[in-house]
Amino acid sequence: MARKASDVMVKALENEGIQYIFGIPGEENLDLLDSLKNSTIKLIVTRHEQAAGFMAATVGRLTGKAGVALSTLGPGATNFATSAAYAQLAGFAMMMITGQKPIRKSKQGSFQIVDIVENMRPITKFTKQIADGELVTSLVREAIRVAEEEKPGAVHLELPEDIAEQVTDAEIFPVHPVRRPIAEAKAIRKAIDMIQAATTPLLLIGAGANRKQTQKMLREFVDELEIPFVTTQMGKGVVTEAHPSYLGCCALSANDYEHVCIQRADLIIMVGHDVVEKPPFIMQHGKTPLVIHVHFYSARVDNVYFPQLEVIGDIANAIWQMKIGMAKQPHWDYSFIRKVKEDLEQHLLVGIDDERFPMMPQRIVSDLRKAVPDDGIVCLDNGMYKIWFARCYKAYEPNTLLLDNALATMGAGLPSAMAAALLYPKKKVVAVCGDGGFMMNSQELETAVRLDLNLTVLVLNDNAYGMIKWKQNAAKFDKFGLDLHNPDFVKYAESYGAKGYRVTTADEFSKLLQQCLHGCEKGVKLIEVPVCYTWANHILDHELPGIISDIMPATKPRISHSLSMATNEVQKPTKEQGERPASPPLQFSLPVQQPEPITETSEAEREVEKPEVNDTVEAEVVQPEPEESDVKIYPMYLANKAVTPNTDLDIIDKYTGKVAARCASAGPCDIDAAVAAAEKALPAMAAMASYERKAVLEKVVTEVKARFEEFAQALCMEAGKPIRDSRGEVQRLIDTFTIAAEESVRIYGEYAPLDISERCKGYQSLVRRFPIGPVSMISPFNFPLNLAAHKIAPALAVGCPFVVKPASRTPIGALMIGEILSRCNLPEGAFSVLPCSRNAADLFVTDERFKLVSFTGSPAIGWDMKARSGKKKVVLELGGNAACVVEDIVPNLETIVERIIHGAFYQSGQSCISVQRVYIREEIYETVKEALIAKAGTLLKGDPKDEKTFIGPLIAESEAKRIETWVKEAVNCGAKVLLGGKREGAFYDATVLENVHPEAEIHKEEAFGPVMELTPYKTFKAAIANVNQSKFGLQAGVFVTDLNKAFYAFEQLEVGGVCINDVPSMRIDSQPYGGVKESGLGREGVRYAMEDMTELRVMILKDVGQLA
Ligand SMILES: Cc1ncc(C[n+]2csc(CCOP(=O)(O)OP(=O)(O)O)c2C)c(N)n1
Ligand SMILES: [Mg+2]
Repeated sequence: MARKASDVMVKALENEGIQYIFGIPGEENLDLLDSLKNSTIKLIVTRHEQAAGFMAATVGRLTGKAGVALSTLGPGATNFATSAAYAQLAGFAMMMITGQKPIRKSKQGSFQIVDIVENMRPITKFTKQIADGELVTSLVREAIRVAEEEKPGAVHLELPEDIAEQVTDAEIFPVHPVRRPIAEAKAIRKAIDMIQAATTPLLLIGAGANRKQTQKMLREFVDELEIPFVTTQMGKGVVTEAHPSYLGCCALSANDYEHVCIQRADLIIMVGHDVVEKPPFIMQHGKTPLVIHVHFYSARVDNVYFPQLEVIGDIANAIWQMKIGMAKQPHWDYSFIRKVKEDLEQHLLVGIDDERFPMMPQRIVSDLRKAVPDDGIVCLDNGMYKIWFARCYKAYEPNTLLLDNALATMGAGLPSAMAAALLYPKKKVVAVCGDGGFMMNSQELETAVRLDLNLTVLVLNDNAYGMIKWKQNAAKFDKFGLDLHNPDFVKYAESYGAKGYRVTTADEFSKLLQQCLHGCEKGVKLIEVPVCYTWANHILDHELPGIISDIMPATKPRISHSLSMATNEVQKPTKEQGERPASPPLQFSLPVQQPEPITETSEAEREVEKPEVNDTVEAEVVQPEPEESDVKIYPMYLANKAVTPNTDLDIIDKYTGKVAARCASAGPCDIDAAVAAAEKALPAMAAMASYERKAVLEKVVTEVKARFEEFAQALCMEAGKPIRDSRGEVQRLIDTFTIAAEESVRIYGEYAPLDISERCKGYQSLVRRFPIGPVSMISPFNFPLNLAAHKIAPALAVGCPFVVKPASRTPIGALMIGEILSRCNLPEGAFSVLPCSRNAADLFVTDERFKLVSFTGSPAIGWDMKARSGKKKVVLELGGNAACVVEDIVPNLETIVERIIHGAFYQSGQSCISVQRVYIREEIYETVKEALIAKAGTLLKGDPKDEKTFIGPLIAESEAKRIETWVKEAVNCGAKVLLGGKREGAFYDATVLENVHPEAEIHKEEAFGPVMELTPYKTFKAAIANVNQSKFGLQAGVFVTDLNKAFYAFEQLEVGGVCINDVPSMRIDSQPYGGVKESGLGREGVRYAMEDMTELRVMILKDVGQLA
């Protein structure tokens, strides 16, 4: 299809999964700007291109997918230089698109023209002008491919004005996952030999290890082998720093506790290190420690870094191979290192309670660490404080302390925090800047306020370029040229519409942090923190070197005989290798025997290497473990057929946390094929007779009944749903299919006489329902069986072909239904069940061949999907914060309590209609409250497979942590915890709160966890008004005896369903179900979903029945 090149470019970017473009358009971008107008990509206009570049780079850093920035030609493009270098050096995938004057014919001479492509050359991996509209799609694909490939970095495309408007029919290039080569077996073997032979091997984790699978593999490596680890600045948090094997971070290149450990080590396993990071330590010729370099690519040789062995290939896989190939050695000696770690931990406490004001940096770090939740994100600018954060701020999760130890640029702190807050609106995000660095991009406060970001900005004010002052002083230069005058930061923040605060005593700081991070007020907040570095600098310059020289081992360990043997063996050729030409000998000068040459491994040997890995920062990827015999493999269903093109999706037993099954994961091509097949199947589906459709539905009912326990156990495992509830859900699946079977034979139409006026004389009509066409179905994790059934069964009943995407955490239920359907008599292409990653899933929303998308899930995703779904019909079943009103004790207290407790806590509150808010009439409040607490306290928590368990794990630990944070926030705002309030891994206790602030997240948002709040009320009217004071409106429950009040509630409540004398959590599968306001659009419930999946057609009949 011929389209403007700028339109095609936007489509190509959408195809890459790009969600945001940051930048400032110029007149040369107007075509592209216009094309973005109707795109799913959000344009974020900033106040400086540099900030846009930093934001795009941070998207790359946090997601592994390229972030995109846009500018005009010349001045806009040159403003990108610093952020391009930032992304390029640090390894963040980022793409810049810049405009240019027309290249074919221009009337403006050389006005504003700079050769941007050449300008970008030294600071990007790829830079090109798009000289023809036909090339737009291939160049976008190539640029993104290059940006994301290891080592990720910056890329640039220039889109000239006349090319942007050129009409082209360039096709979009599909994105496919690329498997990375894995490390060569002999290199692994030698690495293992060296590590096992060493006396004190240490692990050093660098920036390149910050990839999702690598994090996991490294964690297992240190758990199992107990090898102590240090990190570079950008390797912080890859493995939790709460780990007993964590020693510290090399914030400095020498003279810190970590260097004592390194001096004591005879071997360092450097994982993901690149010399672009400031050296974590300095290697010396002929001396220990020896270094094994483990990375995606070989080591750049440098005076400070020249490893003796290189293990090149996918890091996660290499670490896994090493782990399984080696055992903890009895001769490994860490006694000295453990003592050093104890000393370091003591030293890290120095200054954390210091009362002095302006504040000491150690106390700032410590107070902030206490205030930020484990998954909160702290984004540093560049200044003196960075050293203290790197040394003292313990990162417990990856990507929670973002600092730049590559370009080390000032000015990135605020924009990077803005990008983090944009990507993760639920997380606490803090920017930490010096007064100098903050002012370099402070204009972006306006962008942050405009975007309504939740963000806290700390400006550490020493009225100086403190870091340079430190160096100036240490080098004994005169004090000169580094002092600053600053604006009033509080007023400055307020002038942008942000909140401004100033710390005036050291004690005030943590209170302000609590208020800004955990208070109920959202938005952008700035805290000016006066800081004094004099004493801290003295520690770095004088105290620390003294302490370190006292404990530093006088000599480096010798290379033991066994390590020397293991190292030499690296180069010993095997028989068959000896026959091949040898590579040149490795250049290293240890006082040991000269190494012999390494030769290449044959392809045949390579093939036996097992697990494949594709490790990106965020993507869902393969776990590089061998197939255990008890891990069941599920195929996916593509056009009615079981296929297993891969086993990429791990299904975790939510109780044990172990991989219990695997299934195939579909890519965009599979989804495309499924939709094409569904489209093709439509006529045959529509032509099926009612009894044939009924027979298919009945077959599902019969088979599920026969395999009842198998379904229940699978559900219990994959969802962590207590077995009692799992059985309940299987029964509901049966009910839903039974109702659909019954409804399938009574899709009645209407007859109407139309002779209502002279004009219509002789007319009559028939109105009938016809299948709407292929249906896209996205089902959630909390009811993987019955909510999939609520989409699948109505589609079968009316004859719509469909493609289901089950939740990737709980795909088994839908796959089991798929397995039954694959044996039913359905036209080819009638259905597909395709688990897939979120990126690939976009086609479920955007593909125009779907005529309806039926989504059940979170409001944020649902409404975003609606905005992107184009012309198709959309049904959204979203969340809520359901309320229950207790006006009367009816039929008795025991029943009310039993129902509310069930409604609030069954399946740990992970239901859209779980009871979250309970309003109780004042006079009976204490009685009901007491009884509820007593009953909730009896609920048993534990293994969901245990028949007695009521509270199982939440779907993921991160969810339990979210609830923990929300409850803490509510408590900070005055809430009282009447029961529970504790987390243990993925478990969260049944929790009852009182006096919850109306602005608290746990009140306003959907808790989706085992938490309910109690509130007394005076009048029934007030109670109903309270229920309505919510952005959601799914269902409500009312215990009431007065019929008038019951009807008043039915008429006044802004919800999709009212349950009288019951909790809102009741759903009957034949009844209409859905919400108003933020809770959704349209109704499910078999017959109502069937209505959505059909469209009316009227046949108007004129003068029929008259014979000539
Ligand atoms: C863009 C940029 N310009 C200059 C520098 C050199 N530099 C590094 S730290 C620093 C001082 C930072 O001052 P401030 O932000 O106030 O933090 P402080 O060190 O005072 O805590 C300077 C000028 C740099 N890293 N980046
Ligand atoms: Mg400063």
